[in-house]
Amino acid sequence: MGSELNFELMASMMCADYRNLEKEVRELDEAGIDSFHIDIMDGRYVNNYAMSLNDLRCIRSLTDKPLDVHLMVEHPLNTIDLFIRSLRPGDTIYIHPEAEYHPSATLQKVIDAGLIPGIAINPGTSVGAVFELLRIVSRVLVMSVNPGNAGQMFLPFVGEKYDRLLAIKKDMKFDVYWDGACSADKILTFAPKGIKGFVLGTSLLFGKEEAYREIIKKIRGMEI
Ligand code: S6P
Ligand code: MG
Repeated sequence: MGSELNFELMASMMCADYRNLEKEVRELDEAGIDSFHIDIMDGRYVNNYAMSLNDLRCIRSLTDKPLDVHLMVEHPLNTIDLFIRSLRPGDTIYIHPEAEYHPSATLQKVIDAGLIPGIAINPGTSVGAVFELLRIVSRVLVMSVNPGNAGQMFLPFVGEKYDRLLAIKKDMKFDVYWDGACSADKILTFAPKGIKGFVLGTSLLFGKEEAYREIIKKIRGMEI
């Protein structure tokens, strides 16, 4: 008999059914999701618009679970106060360092607001390019697809980056999270290595025949 794995699961709310957003949030909450992942896009940094500030505020009002806000916008410093004001302690804001001239200043605003600071790293961005920021963030969201859309293929070359970050993490304070094309086999491979949480979208959670409760129960019950 193998041992059970321990990891967080976040629901990628851009994949939810917006005809029934309240029902979606309540069902995911009751099914035991750990947090709600909110993808905010500006149509410039990425070629899509996903969720808006109003969606975020709506979801914030419907659950007490943490929100995990992934800003895929150019120069997030320009609008970060809007997000900070809509969140509460325990919520996370991730920025893309490539989208900001002075990412550490933007992250400091998140820290000063009492929120959890994170960076999201694109598939083509190396660990070395963001190394100094690893000293001040609590979370690193590693993108295994290019940002902008759900339902994309996993990019295999990213796998090694997870391993590099997990090795570096031993001397620092951040946790590593997975975003993009997350399937059960990825959780089985990477949770034992130390990935703290996984964003679930169309690959594993949304648009399935099974209820969220059953899917989440099965994922949590997986054994090594
Ligand atoms: C992508 C976004 C992600 C996706 C999520 C979808 O730009 O940051 O959070 O919504 O990865 O999951 P899937 O399983 O459809 O790739
Ligand atoms: Mg995301």
